[in-house]
Amino acid sequence: MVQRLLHKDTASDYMMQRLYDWGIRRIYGYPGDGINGIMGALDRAQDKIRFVQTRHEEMAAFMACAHAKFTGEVGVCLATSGPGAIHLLNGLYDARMDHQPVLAIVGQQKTTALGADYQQEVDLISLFKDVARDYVHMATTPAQIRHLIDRGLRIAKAERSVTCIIVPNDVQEMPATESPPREHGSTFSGIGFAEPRVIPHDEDLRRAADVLNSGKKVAMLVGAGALGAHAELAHVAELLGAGVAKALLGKAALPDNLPYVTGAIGLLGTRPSWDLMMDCDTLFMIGTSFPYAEFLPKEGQARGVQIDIKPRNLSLRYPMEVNLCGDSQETLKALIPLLRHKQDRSWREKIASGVKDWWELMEARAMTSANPINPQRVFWDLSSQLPHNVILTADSGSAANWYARDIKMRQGMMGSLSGNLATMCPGVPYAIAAKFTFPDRPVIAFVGDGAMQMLGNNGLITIGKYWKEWTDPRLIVLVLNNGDLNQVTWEQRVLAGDPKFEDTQNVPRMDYAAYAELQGLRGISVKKPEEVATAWQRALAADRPVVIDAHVDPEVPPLPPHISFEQARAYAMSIIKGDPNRVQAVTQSIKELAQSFIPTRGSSKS
Ligand SMILES: Cc1ncc(C[n+]2csc(CCOP(=O)(O)OP(=O)(O)O)c2C)c(N)n1
Ligand SMILES: [Mg+2]
Repeated sequence: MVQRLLHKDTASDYMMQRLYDWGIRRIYGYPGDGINGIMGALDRAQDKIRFVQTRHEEMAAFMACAHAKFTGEVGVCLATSGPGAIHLLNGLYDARMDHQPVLAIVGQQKTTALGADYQQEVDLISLFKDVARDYVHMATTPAQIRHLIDRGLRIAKAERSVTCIIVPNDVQEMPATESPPREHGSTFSGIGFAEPRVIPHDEDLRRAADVLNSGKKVAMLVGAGALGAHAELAHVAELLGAGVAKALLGKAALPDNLPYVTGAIGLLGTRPSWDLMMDCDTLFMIGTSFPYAEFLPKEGQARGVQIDIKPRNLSLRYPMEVNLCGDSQETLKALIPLLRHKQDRSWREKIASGVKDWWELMEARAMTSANPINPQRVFWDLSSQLPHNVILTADSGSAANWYARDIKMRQGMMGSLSGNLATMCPGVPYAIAAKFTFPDRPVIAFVGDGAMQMLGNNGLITIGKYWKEWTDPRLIVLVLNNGDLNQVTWEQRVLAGDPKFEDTQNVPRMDYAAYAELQGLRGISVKKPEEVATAWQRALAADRPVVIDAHVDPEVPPLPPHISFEQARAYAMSIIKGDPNRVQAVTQSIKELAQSFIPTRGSSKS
């Protein structure tokens, strides 16, 4: 039964009560007079719902997204009308594109002013119509609040999407209407959503099992939709003698120390994942819409089975023979009794041997000298020291490469990044949200200097504000201080064949460790490779959040798992065209490549 109103006076008080009744305990946001009424209600509901104040609305939206990613619950963010609402957008798109349930609540000018080109009057329904296309509505009377909240939360959760409620500030302050009059035109909505158990029909499971049982070389590709199904994934992989590649959002779905787990796939991926996909005769995708189809088998090469909870993701990147709409874990459970243990283990052994070689190569690359520090070394040295229950976040940039390839995720850890939007800046806000959702777990964010200057540094101020209330104070922000927008510099070189353009690529230098100290956090500068391991030790033993300012070499190429002929040619062209750092870039590339010259399989292109 729904609880009584805490304070019966305003529509905003009722909104807080309704959110509370739905189980919402935290809202990430930033104030403004467009949400005065809601802030007043938040103040009065402090014992029920916590307001977490960010430095920028974009950060609040990232935090709501991360809240959803790490807990599975709806993340809620709040912003004022006009500029505040606009600032939310990037974080909301991040949530939308990674299928995370997030509700955005935004203010609006008074209903009396709408249509008058009033100050801060932005057509918010149109603005949010794309990102919150599943549900965006504006309240024009307090009687709507009940169903707007009920539907905003239920649709976000059920559709795994972003929803948005717009509340003009006069409506916020109007007397609450808990229940509309019982007359034509009223609706009486309710609370709650229990996720259904979605399993395909027996006949379809049998068809899937037939394909998987008859394959000799099965490749599994798992993603975010398979998180939490590790026991079933491991069981299926064992039965099928399969190798398992992981889309980045599914990095925690299976530990990296299993011999048949080939790790990441794609441009940031591994050589064994590439081999797995190029040589398999059966592709089994589970909970992933990994976008780069060129890293999957060629059409016709493999028979395919896919599981996804969203039918729209089925047969999206590869034409599947059996498309199973279902929950990954439940569907795998139903499938397991139909699968036969493959007797011939030669495919599995080949994969395991490739994986072993790959890890040796990763270590060799990490230990290759660079100027001053090889970024791979920073990740490699951390990997073996990771606390068992750590939560990792990575920003978009070169950090995502090294997170994908050099970190060995173990059972019980979590990790995330902006998968589909691949936006800069989620690293620090995701980490802060991780601390709010799991204050007893250590959290580590991997962030580039460009992203630190864009948003991360301001996140440190927020960390400074809240860290003392976390039971385990450990939140480490690793800054890859390379003075460069490095990922793009390499994309320019390798994909476009253009030299580094210093005007667009150089990042002004700053002392991130000193800045952390200014916020009352610990700052550790690392300028020599031999200091890296101890820096991690110190940070993991610290009594407060730490920024590790690692001076890393921008000339270490984030090499794709296979160098295609075209990429090598483009890179050569960029150098010929006069890259300002050509000597360092070539030297470092040769050093890295010397570890692993990999001819492209089959043809000169791939
Ligand atoms: C909001 C946003 N702007 C621009 C980009 C394009 N982009 C992707 S990675 C990157 C460079 C990031 O630089 P930095 O944070 O310093 O990381 P690094 O690659 O140098 O380690 C840029 C500009 C993006 N993905 N998102
Ligand atoms: Mg950088």
